[in-house]
Amino acid sequence: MERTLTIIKPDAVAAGHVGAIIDRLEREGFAILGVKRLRLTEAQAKKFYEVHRERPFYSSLVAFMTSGPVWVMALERDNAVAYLREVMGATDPAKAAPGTIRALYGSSIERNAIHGSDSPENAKIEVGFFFSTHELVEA
Ligand code: YYY
Ligand code: MG
Repeated sequence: MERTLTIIKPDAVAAGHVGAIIDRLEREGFAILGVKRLRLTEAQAKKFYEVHRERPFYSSLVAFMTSGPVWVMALERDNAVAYLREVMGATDPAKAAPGTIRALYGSSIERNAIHGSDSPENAKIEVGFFFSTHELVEA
């Protein structure tokens, strides 16, 4: 079993897609070990996306990610990191495979509905960014 971190982003929350996305994740075999609904502070969003701080889209991304509530979830499944990336689809919803979460619910490369960790190592860091050990309850 492996863990990964997902964020249902402000666009998908505002559009009312939280239930559909959680339903999809459960049907794909993910167990939800922890869940929080929160609004990221600017400092949190900047830190979370720090790896992109030199990229041209960074400040717009931080503004978008702090624009409204998000749902953050720690998920567990066999091969969770890679499998979530598959279920999410490509970063740009226009290029995401049909039926993926980003193809279904994303509207632009920035407003792409969902985040997923990109490696098991980063998944550990990202789960720890939002959850303490006692907040993660085994399935
Ligand atoms: O991991 P993933 O979310 O698929 O893409 P990243 O390359 O890590 O970029 C993080 C985040 O930044 C992406 O989900 C949207 C935004 N972004 C953007 O607004 N414009 C780009 N050209 C690339 C990424
Ligand atoms: Mg990424």
